Amino acid sequence: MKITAARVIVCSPGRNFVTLLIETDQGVTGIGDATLNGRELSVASYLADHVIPNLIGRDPRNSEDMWQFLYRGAYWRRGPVTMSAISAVDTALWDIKAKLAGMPLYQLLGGKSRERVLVYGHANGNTLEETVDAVGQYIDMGYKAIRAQSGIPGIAKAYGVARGTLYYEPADAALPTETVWDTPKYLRFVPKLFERLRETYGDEPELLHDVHHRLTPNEAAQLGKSLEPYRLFWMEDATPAENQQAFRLIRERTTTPLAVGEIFNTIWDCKELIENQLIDYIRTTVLRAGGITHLRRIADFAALYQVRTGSHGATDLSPVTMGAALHFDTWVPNFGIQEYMRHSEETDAVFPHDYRFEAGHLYCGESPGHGVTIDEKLAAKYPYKPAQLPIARLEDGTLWNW
Ligand code: CS2
Ligand code: MG
Repeated sequence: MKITAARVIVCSPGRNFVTLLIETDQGVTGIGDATLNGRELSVASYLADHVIPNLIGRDPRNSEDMWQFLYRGAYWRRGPVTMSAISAVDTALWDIKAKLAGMPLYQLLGGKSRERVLVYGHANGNTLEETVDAVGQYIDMGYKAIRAQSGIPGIAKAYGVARGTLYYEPADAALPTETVWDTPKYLRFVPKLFERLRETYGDEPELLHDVHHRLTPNEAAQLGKSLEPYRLFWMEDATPAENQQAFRLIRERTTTPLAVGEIFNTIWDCKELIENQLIDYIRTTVLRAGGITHLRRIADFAALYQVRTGSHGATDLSPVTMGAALHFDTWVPNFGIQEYMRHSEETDAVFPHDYRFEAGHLYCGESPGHGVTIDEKLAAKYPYKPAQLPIARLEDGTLWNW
């Protein structure tokens, strides 16, 4: 069996997506997501110029050898561009493998460990009151777990506050939007928000919060401690994680569960965090961390230390990633939760899929493969639009972590 052709499809049905489609001599095709928010064309070129010529003529069933070929064989290892490209190839090959077997992808991984996948949605508002109402709307929609982000008095354009109600789209301009950050204002505000959420909705709903890399380890420890009474499911990306040992400072001072990993791209980025039990949830995804092949290694390693999964699932990860992630989540023994930010109707139409939401959970479909396809004709109607993520500066102009 041979790969006969492959192509990169760049489209923008509401936002930009990069998709790899692989064709075989047996008529079976597979697709993988290669979207890297704000840097899409670099992965498109990596695939088209440097990866696709290597795919033609190779046996698509040897996904492990292909992974090693693209990782070791490139000589230049790791990094978001390389690893997103490898992820797209790997996801497409697992899609093909499952279609050849005539089985949904989760069956090839080891079958079902659960019937349904717990997801969390994104509630947000410009003010504390609006955010409290938004959480109520998610509860009404059936969500059991909700992430709450709010505008903060005195901070213009805080992270996580949407223009629409169902999804948050940060990559909003061809050149980065400038936002302002103020840690003391944030630290004073956030405990008040979660106090109100628990007063209003009681103990039942799981509540999550994303710090989005803004704090120092000591500030993160202070926040974690002040949120302990409100029993968060997790506090996410509390501090940047290039220095994995930074999490030891947070860990030793608070019992608020910690989640990290959406920007990681290999097991090496989270090795110390996991083996030292400095985190509770690892958030690497099929898309960013080398596809099913590598994510499975991360999850198995994490299981040794009772660290559970919590895959990133923002709108910049296409429905292809969501489909593959749901098969992974249905199998992975140490599953924690799956992020679920809904896609726009235009996006859903370009990527027909068989997963569905019901009562706070997502269910992967039963069709062979990962269950997501691309309507290329429709995709062609939405050409690429340059869009970058915002940046954050302190009030004195210092560049901060967005
Ligand atoms: C966020 C994302 O979903 C999350 O947890 O951190 O919204 C993130 O900002 C985007 O995926 C960046 O592209
Ligand atoms: Mg996040």
